[in-house]
Amino acid sequence: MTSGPTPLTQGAAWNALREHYEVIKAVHLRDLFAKDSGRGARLACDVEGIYLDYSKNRLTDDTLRLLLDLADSAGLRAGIDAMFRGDKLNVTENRAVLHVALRAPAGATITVDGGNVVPKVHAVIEKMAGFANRVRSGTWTGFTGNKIKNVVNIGIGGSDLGPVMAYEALRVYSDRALTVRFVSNVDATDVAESTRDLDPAETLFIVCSKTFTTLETLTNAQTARAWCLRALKSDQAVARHFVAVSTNAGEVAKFGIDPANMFEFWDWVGGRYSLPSAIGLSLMIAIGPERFREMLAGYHAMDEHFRTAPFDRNLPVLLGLIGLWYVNFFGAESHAVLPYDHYLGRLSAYLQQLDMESNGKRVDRDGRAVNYQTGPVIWGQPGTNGQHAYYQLIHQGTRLIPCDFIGFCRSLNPMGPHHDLLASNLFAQTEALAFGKTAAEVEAEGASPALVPHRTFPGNRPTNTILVEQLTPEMLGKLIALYEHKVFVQGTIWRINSFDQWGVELGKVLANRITPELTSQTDPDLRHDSSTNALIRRYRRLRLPG
Ligand code: G6Q
Repeated sequence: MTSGPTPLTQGAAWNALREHYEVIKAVHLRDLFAKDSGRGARLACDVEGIYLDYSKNRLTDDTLRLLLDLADSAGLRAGIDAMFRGDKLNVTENRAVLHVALRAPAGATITVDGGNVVPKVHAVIEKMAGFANRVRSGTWTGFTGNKIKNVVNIGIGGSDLGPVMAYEALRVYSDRALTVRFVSNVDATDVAESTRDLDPAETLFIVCSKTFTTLETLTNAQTARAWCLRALKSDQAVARHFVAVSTNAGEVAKFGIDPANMFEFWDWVGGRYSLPSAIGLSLMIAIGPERFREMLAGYHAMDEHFRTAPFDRNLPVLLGLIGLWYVNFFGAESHAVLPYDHYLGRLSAYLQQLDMESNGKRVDRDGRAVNYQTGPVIWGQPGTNGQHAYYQLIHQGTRLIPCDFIGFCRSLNPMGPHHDLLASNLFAQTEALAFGKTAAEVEAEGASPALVPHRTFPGNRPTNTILVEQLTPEMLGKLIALYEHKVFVQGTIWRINSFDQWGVELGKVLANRITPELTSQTDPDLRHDSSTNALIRRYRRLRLPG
C-alpha cells in the first residue's frame, strides 16, 4: 500500500482550518464571551429534549463555517445517505452498517441484499418481548418449576458493554425483584463472584455472542452450564436455564441450547452497535418490553434528526466537528466524557469501545496510511467523584483535554439538596474550565506572591454541556445514538472504516496459540521473543501450588 499525504489534508477546507487555527489558538474564551453577550444562547442547540451548549469551545462563527465546509467537502451528506440506504460501508468485511434498522418503526423499508430487513427486526423484538414477559411474570420457570429470579448475561465487548451500561443507566425502571448480572471476563473470578449467592434453580443465563466462538464467552458459558447442571442434575435443564443471542445457529445448537430459544441478529449489526438488537435481551427482561421500545423510539428520533437536520443544527455533526477541531488542529490526544448522573457510571466504558474501536484506525478505507490523527482516547467517570481526583490535570495540567459534561435537571432520586449540589458542581466546573482564574484575581484574594502561580487557572479549556430534563429509556436511546453518529461523522471525514476491528480480532488468535504452551505436560518448544519465552517459563513453574 502507498503511504504519504491523503487528499484530506490537501483539500481547501483543511488548509483553511489550518490557517484559521493560527488565529484562534491565541484567543481566550474570556474574550470571546466578553465581546459577544449572546454567545452562550446562540452557540447552543435544543433538539429532541437535548440542550447542547457548545459555546464554551475555542471557536467562532468562522470556525464553524470552516468545519461545516470540511464536512461538505468530505462527503458527509453522501456518507449519511449511504449508511441509511444500507450500502456496504464496512468494506473490509463487505457488510452493510445498519444499526439504524434495529430501531426503525414497523412499516419502514431498509434493504440489504435485496430484502427488507425491518420486518425481521420487528419479528425478533416481538419474540424477545414474549420471552421477557414470560420471565417477568413467572410463566417461564426453571427446570424444577421455580420462578426465575436471577438473569445473568454472559458476553464480552459489544455483547456486554451495551447491556450492562444500559441496565445500570435504567436500573430505576427495572423490576427490583430480579437480580441482573453481567459476566464478561475470562478470569474465573467474574463468573464465580456473579453466581456464588444465586440459586441455579432460579437463574437464567443469556449467552450473548454474535459469532458464538468467542473464547471468553464460551468458557464462561461452559462454567455456568456445569454450575447449573451440578445442582439440577439433568442435561435437560440447559433448555430452561440457557438462551442465546447470536448470528450463529449451528454453534448455539452444539452448545445444547434449543434453537427455539435463540434470538437472532445479523452480520450488518456491529458488536458495539448491537444494544438495540437482541443483545439487549437482559435489559428488556429487566425493564420490560415497553420501556425497551421507548429506548428504541429514542434511538430512532436521534437517527431521524441526524439523517435530516441541516448540519449547522445537527447534534452529532456538531459534536463530531468540534471534536475533530481539537484532535486535528489543537493536537488533543484525549476526550473526557463526564456524566453528572450516578446511573451513567458505565457510560464512559461503553463510549470507549464505541469510539476507540470504531475510529482507532491508522489507514484509510483504501488501505493508505493516514497522515493525520484519528480517534482520541476516550475516558471519564461520573461527576462529582472525578473532581476530587483527576480534574486537577484538566484544570491546571499541560494538556488540552476537551470534555463533554452531561447533566440532568431532575434527579431520579430526589432527596434533600443532593441534586442541586450535583448540578451546581457541573455548571461551576465548565465555568472554571472556560474562564479560569487570573493571577490578578488570585492576588486580589490575598495569596502570597509565591503561591500565585500555583493558584492561577489558565482557563480556555473547552467543554460541551449536554443538559437534559431527566434520564429516561427514551433519552438514553437518544444519547447513545448521538454518540454513535458523532463517531460516524468523524470516521467519515477521516476516511476510515469505523466498522471493522482487526485489532480486537488479533487478541483472539494470539491467546489461542499460547494457551497450550502454558498447560502442556512436557516442556514446550517456545519460539516467541526472549521476553515472552521467559514469562511463559516462569508462569509454568509457578502456576500450580507446591
Ligand atoms: C464489537 C467487537 C467486539 C465483539 C466481542 C464479542 O464491535 O466486534 O467487542 O463484540 O469481541 O464478540 P461476539 O459477540 O462474537 O462474542
